[in-house]
Amino acid sequence: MSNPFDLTGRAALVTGSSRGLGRAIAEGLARAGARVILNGVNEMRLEEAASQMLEAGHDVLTSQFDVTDEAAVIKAFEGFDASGIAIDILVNNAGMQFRKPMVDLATADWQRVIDTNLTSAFVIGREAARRMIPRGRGKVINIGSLTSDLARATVAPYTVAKGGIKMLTKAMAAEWGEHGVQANAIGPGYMVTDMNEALISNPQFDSWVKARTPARRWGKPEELAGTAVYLASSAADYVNGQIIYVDGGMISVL
Ligand code: GCO
Repeated sequence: MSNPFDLTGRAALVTGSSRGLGRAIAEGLARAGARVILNGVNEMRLEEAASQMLEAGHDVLTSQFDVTDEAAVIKAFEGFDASGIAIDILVNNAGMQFRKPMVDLATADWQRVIDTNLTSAFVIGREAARRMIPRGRGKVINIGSLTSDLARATVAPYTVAKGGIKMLTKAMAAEWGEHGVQANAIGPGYMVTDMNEALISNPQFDSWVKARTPARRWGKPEELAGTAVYLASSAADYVNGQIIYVDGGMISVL
């Protein structure tokens, strides 16, 4: 029997993957044998990430587009079609944070966070699924958060978007499961990334995370790789609509 976690011959698009969680997930998928398409808005950062991964011996391409720009997303998928690239695995990872109490929050900032963290996953998921369904297979992995289930003061739009990601994942499972396409989510805990820099360098927040997490530490981005490989592989062919928390146990305890 062949290795059910082997991703050889599969192409994976990971949004927001020049750094942070996306980059770590892209590296994990590449190590499992996938051809990886890195995506980001910043061309220079994207090319730098790609050349580092190429140097490490991985099969890497880049696709520069803004996940909130629907026309650019559609153009990117038409480009994949034209070059004969079939996306077998989509990781909707691109995201942003904006911390402000709701009473001070402008509607435009609310919308920006929802567009980047939630609507983009629908639009890119739709474009991917339109191509996966006729092929009868595909994996969509949406990146959720602890805030897919629990709220935290000052991050309302992010919380709403990530709660939406959990339900979008189930909606995708409901519609695409019969076509051999599975959609699942990963809910990372508090991870050491640029996005969380302000929290990590805040001694009070840092102590709170360590006290609140059974692992007593922040997570490392590479700790998401194994779960991403599993959900992207045929080992998870009968797993659909789930969110798997990779959080050092935080969401399970008071
Ligand atoms: C925050 C963080 C979040 C967390 C995430 C953990 O402000 O709470 O930036 O993005 O890292 O909620 O899953």
